[in-house]
Amino acid sequence: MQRTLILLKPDCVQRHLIGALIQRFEQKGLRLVALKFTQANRDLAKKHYAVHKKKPFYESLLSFLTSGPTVAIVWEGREAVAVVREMIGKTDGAKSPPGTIRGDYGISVQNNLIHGSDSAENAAAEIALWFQPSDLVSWQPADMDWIG
Ligand code: IDP
Ligand code: MG
Repeated sequence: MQRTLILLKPDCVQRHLIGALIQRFEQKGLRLVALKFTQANRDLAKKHYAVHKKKPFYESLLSFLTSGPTVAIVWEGREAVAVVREMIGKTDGAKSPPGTIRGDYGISVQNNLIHGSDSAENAAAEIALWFQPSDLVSWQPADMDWIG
């Protein structure tokens, strides 16, 4: 079992797509571990996107992520990091195939609706940025034996 972090970014919240996107992960069989509706401050946004510090789009990205509310979610499941990245699609919505979240709902590069951790190591670090350990709920869904 693996955990991963997703962020439903401010454009997703403003476009009323929270429910539609959560439904995809629920229906895939991922298990909800933690969920938070929050507005990231600059400090959190800088830590979350530290890897992009040198990129020309960094300042714009920080403004975007802090511009409104975000939904942060931890999902758990078999190969959850890779499964979620596949479901999200490519960074650029215009190049992301239909069937992926960014392919179905977006056409922008920056305003691409959703973040997903890209490795188990980064997932652990990102989960610790957005959640307290006590926010993470371990539970046994009744249908777990069917979903796997
Ligand atoms: P990812 O979210 O698909 O992993 P990254 O390359 O890690 O993409 O970039 C982080 C975020 O920065 C993207 O999701 C997008 O919001 C934004 N971004 C990436 N590349 C560009 C760009 O070339 N221009 C503007 N924003 C970008
Ligand atoms: Mg990334």
